[in-house]
Order: sequence, then structure tokens, then C-alpha cells
Amino acid sequence: MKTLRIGLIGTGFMGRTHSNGYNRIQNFFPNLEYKPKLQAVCSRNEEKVKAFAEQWGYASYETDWKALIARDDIDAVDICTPNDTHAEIAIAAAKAGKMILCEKPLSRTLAEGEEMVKAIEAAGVKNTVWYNYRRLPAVTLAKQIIDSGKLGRIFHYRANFLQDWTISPDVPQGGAGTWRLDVEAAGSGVTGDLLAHCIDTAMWLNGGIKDVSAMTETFVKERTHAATGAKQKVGIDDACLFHCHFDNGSLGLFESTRYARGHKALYTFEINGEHASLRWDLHDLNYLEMFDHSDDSIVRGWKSILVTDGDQPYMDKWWVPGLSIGYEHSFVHQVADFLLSLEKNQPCSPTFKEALETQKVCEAVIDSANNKQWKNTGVNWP
Ligand code: SOE
Repeated sequence: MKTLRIGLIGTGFMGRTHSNGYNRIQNFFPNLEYKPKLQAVCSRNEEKVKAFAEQWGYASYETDWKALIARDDIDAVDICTPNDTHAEIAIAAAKAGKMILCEKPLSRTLAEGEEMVKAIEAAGVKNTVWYNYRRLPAVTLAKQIIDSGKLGRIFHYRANFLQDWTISPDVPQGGAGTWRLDVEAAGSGVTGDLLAHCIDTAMWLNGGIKDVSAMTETFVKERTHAATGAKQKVGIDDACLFHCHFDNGSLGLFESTRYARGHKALYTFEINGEHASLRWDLHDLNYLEMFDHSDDSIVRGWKSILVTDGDQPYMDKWWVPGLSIGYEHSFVHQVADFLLSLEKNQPCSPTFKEALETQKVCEAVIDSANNKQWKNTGVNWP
């Protein structure tokens, strides 16, 4: 058994999901060669980081990420801080020879992402980006079915990610959680925060996105900055819609907003092929729906597959057929897959390089919306 000593930076929502992932591994994936050890956690507020370390079982804490990276008892740095810190931390961690697990999106801009990829490639360090939804069993099952060729030629892919938490003009920009509204910290709005998930899943399932035509809107034009109290112009996209061509000739349609009253995290996708279609909805995350045209015509129709059986992805690790798991398990699975990739000396998808392809689409989407033009993405999907 080898130990992977984790240094986690950032104690917000993602810091908790990742810490939970590391903590569950030994119980449910006991046969992996590598075992994570929660060596240190880092955040600027000493009182909070100390409490976080105690709550999640970290052996120590730091209040300066540079000090954490300088430690020689850390093997892997996990970046859970706002997007404007990803590049600086990842580049420094790569130079220090650490493995890196970085929260999505990889970066604020394509240029930043390219620097990050250069740094990890020069250092030759293992890396992955937390596009967690791929690792929900029903989504992984969709990938298996699509790769088996059952759908035949693909015609359409559509996805949306809808929320409603920024409708009030009183939500500040900047600060814990609400940094997602501050363009300086986030890079973009729903495009980088929500559509990036949809784009990552879409390209994983259906291949590269060739070109895009997008529109964005900023519904609330001014907000108060949480730290300074000053009124500021809002620079993010509150909503974004785009359509696209995939490399395989299919058409794509994507929509995201944080202004869909009633929707908290409605992520859905659907893919339509010549012989069959699949659809999935995060609010019913263990179901994969399928229409198979080769079914006998008298029983042909959409069926709901409850993904809990031991033969289905990841499910042999959990309870017994019929009993479900949840959102948090996507992070447990990503930890397990990362550890397995170390064991096999293989990349853990999505790597920084793959996440950069998603970044290319995000950048083309924003560019297309700003210039009211179709844009080539330059994506080179493996
Ligand atoms: C935003 O509200 C958010 O937390 C995203 O940042 C996450 O990536 C997404 O999974 C859920 O919504």
C-alpha cells in the first residue's frame, strides 16, 4: 500500500466535496494500491482552516498556499480556490514537482490554461481536473452505451444547466461563493461555471465541438462588491445560449442561466442517434433514460434504467442493487480513478490538456456572443 499525501487548498463547497471523497476511499475502494492521507489543508483564515482540519481529519493546516506547496511531506496539491488563483497555484505546484488535482474550470482564460498545461507538461506531473459529473454512474453508463455504437450515427446533442440563485440584485459580487459573479475572479459567468460542465460531458460523450454561435446576457448590470462595498459594473454572463457543430457532424444546443426561477441545479442532456436516444437529468441522477428503436414495436418506448446494479459503472463498490448513491459519490469516484491512474501509470481523464479543450469552447462561446459571429473553437479532441 502506497500513501498519497494530499495538500488541499480552499475550504469552501468544493473543499468539502473533495475531502469527503478522500475520506470515503478506504471503506469502499479498499483494494487500490494508493491510499490518500489528508496531510494538510490551507486557507487564509486560521480559525476557519483549523476547524476545517478537525472536521475533515487533516493532520495539519497552513494559512499560506506557498508554504503548503513548499512542504516536502505533500505529494499532491488539490486546488479548490476561486478561478483567479488556479494558474498561479498550479504552475507553482508543478514547478515544485507536485501532482495536481484542480477544480473546474481549468482557468479563467484560454491563455492562462495554456500556461498551466505548459507547466505540468514541463514538470511531468500527474494531473486531473474535477469535472465530476462524468463520474456519476448513469453518465458513465451513457458513455459505455454510446461507445458500444448502439446509438448509430449521432444527429443531435442538447444540454442545459439552470439555476436561480443570482436573480436578486442584492447578491454581491466577490466574496465566499459569490466570487462566481465577479468577472475578475471567475473569468466568465455561467459559461465557465456551468456550461463548462456541459461542454466537458458533451465532448467526452460525443467528440469535439468544431464551431459555435452564442448569445449571452447580463440581466443585473451593477452589484455591490462584497469586500469593498463599492457598486461595480457586472462583467459576467448571467445567461448563455449557444449552438454548435460537433466533429462527427451532429448538431448541438446548449443553454445555461442563473435566472431560471425554481431551478437549483437542473443539469440535463440528451443525445439522439439513428437507432437510439439517451437522456439524463441531474435531479434524478441515478436514472438513465433510453429509447431503443430496435425494441419490439409493441413495447417500444422510453425506458428508465435505474443505475444501481453491480454490473453498472462503479456500483459493485456500493450497496446492493436497487439502493442508490448521490452527488457526492461523483467525487469519491474521481478520487478512486485518480488513484487507479497512478497505479497503472496512465493519465486520469480529464487531464489539464483535455480540460484546455473545454476552455477553448468556452472562450469561443464568449467571443462569438461578444462579436455576434460564428467562431471556430480550434478544439482538437483526442
Ligand atoms: C454554482 O452554483 C455551482 O456550485 C458550480 O460552481 C458547480 O461547478 C456546479 O456543479 C454546481 O453549481
